[in-house]
Amino acid sequence: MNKSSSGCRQPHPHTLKQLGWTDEFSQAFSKYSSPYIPGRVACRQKTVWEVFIDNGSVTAGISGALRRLDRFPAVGDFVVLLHQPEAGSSTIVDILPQKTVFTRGASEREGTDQVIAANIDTVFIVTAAGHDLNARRIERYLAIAHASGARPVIVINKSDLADDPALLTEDIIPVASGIPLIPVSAISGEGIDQLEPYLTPGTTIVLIGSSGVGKSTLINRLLDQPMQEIGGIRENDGKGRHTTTVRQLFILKGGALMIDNPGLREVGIGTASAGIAETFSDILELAEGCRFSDCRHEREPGCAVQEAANKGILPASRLENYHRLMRELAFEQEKSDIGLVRIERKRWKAIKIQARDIKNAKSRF
Ligand SMILES: Nc1nc2c(ncn2[C@@H]2O[C@H](COP(=O)(O)OP(=O)(O)OP(=O)(O)O)[C@@H](O)[C@H]2O)c(=O)[nH]1
Ligand SMILES: [Mg+2]
Ligand SMILES: [Zn+2]
Repeated sequence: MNKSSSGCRQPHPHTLKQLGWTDEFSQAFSKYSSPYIPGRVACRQKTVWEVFIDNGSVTAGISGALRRLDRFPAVGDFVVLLHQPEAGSSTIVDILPQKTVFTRGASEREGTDQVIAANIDTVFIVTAAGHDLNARRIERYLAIAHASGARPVIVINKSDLADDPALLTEDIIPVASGIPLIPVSAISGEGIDQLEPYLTPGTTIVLIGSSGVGKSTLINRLLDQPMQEIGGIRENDGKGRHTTTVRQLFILKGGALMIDNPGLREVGIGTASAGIAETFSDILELAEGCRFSDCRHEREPGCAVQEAANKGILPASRLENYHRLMRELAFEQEKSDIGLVRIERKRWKAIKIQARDIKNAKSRF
């Protein structure tokens, strides 16, 4: 399937413009001329990049300068290639400024945000009926998606496994707070047409979600011909086995671009404080009624958030997850900043400003 000796090469007849190239990228590229050409990273395998160019693709390495600067192009990046077909080589020498960057909070070991994909318009947060359908996990994904600048959509796959598909969305509606929520079955095809509005030509969508939820199955359904390997399911826990191992950009039959990912083992919150404000806008709105402006909604007197939780207006599990993600965020920032108290204040301030912006934006509609 996709694991041929040539890596992830996909011949294609598309122009770069059909692959998401815009005037902004043209502008950024205008300082280069022949033998430099632009391209879009379709896949990365350790030290080799597969790059789409006009009507084809090339395999490329990166320049020593990029390597020294630790600037490794991500899937979806538009790059500048030193293209020397007669020498049989191509080298990526620059990365054009990104429209959006989708990062996951890094594990403690790595310490920095890790880019999953670049220049993304829409993030499909894929989950599935059964074990994976978990509101808390979706909140976490939402925070990261919001922080990336791309538009999130929640896709609930395997609707064919649900006794009552209508019930699938019930637990998720409160956490989605207005984000589109689309139940589908990648196997039967049910509901797939609901995804169409997000699959316009030249749009880039990234799929994220746990291993085994059916991301690759969904891509195969949207491709001209299946290209991705599909995993089996372990009998005992219904979970997949990390079938997809490389991140890769595909051209769908309707002309949209879609990036398949290996299932994410850990989704740290990283430094996605902006995303937290959007994900928990209900809590931040309630917080305006707290007595103290820096209330953390734990045991402070006059806390409007605790009060709402006690009255059952705010689900206790949602508040718990908010606290969990805030603690994680504090930990991440602690590592990259100085004194804890200052961080606490700064973080709170950033989130409050963000919440106010969201509120103002909402009230304009
Ligand atoms: N019943 C049902 N099974 C599905 C559906 N979509 C996918 N599956 C099954 O779920 C299993 C995992 O599918 P994959 O597409 O490999 O999952 P993935 O999310 O790509 O997993 P990773 O590559 O490991 O991250 C396979 O056995 C699929 O046949 C669906 O809509 N309904
Ligand atoms: Mg997969
Ligand atoms: Zn409070």
